Amino acid sequence: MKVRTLSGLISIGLLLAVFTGMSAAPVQARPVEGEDWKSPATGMEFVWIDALRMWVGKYPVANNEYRRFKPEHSSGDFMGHDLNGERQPVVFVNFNDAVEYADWLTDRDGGQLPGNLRYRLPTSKEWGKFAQCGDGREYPWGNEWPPRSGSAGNYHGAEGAGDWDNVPGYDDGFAVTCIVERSWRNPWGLFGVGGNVWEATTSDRDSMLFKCWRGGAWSSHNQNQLRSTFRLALHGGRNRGNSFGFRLVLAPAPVIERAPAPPPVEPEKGVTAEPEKGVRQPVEDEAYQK
Ligand SMILES: [Ca+2]
Repeated sequence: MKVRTLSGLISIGLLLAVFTGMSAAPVQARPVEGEDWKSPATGMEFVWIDALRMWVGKYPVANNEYRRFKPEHSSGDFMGHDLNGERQPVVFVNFNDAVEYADWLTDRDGGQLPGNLRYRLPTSKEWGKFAQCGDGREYPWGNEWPPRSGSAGNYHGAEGAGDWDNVPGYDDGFAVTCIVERSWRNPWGLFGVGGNVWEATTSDRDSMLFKCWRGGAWSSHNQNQLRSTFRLALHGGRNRGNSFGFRLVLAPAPVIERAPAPPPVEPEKGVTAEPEKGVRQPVEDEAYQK
C-alpha cells in the first residue's frame, strides 16, 4: 500500500518496529571509546569519561548486581530501614569482596571486552577526578556549605536514621541508602559519587592494594568528610559496614614494560667487583626507570 503522508510513513515505521522487534538503540556488542557501555552479564551501566579515557560505573554496584556473583549476600537493614532492596547499593562488602567482584565480572564479560580491557576499582586519584568534574570543586556538589536540599547526594540530614548529628539544614528524603538511580547525578553523568555509600579505591591501577574509602555515605554529616578530597583509610579496607560499597571502572589493564637487564660487566684485571666504599649504588628499580 502506498502512503502519501509523513504521518502515514511514521505509522508504518512504528508497525515495522513492533513486528520485527526493532529497538531505537542498537545493541552494542563491544565497548567503543566515546560511547557508554552496558555489561552484558549484569546490565550494569558505564559512562565514557573522556578526561580519564575510560568508562566509569554510572552507579555504585547495586544489590541485584552483586547477588549475580554471591546470591546469598544480604545488605541487611538499619533501625528497621531496609538496605537490601534490589537497586540499593550493596553494603557489607569490604575491599577484597569488591576486587573479587571486579575479577568475576571481567571473566563473565571477557568475551566481549576487546584487547586488555577489564573491570576494576578506581584508583583514589581517578575517583577524585570524576568527583571534581574538571573544575576542582570542593565538594562533589560544588563549593557551597552546607548543601541545599535536593542539590547534593544522600547524606545524614534531618531525615537520616540514627541519632547522631545531621548536615545542617539538609533533608534529602532518604533515611538510609537510596536506590542508585535516585542518588544525586553529577555534571559528568555519574550518580551517587558523593553520599549514599563510601566507595572503595585502590592505590594504583593493578587493584591489588587498598588505598581508602571516598565520597561519604548516607550516614555522613561531618563537613570535612564530605569534601571531594577526603580520604577514609579505615582498617585497611578489611571492615564491612552498612555504609561501605564500591563502584567499578572499565579500563585497559596496565602494561608493565621493563627494559632488559644490561649484560654483566667483567671487572678489569686487578680491579675488584666489590662496590667502592662511600659510593651509592643504584637500586634495581632506578635502572628500570631510565
Ligand atoms: Ca539521607
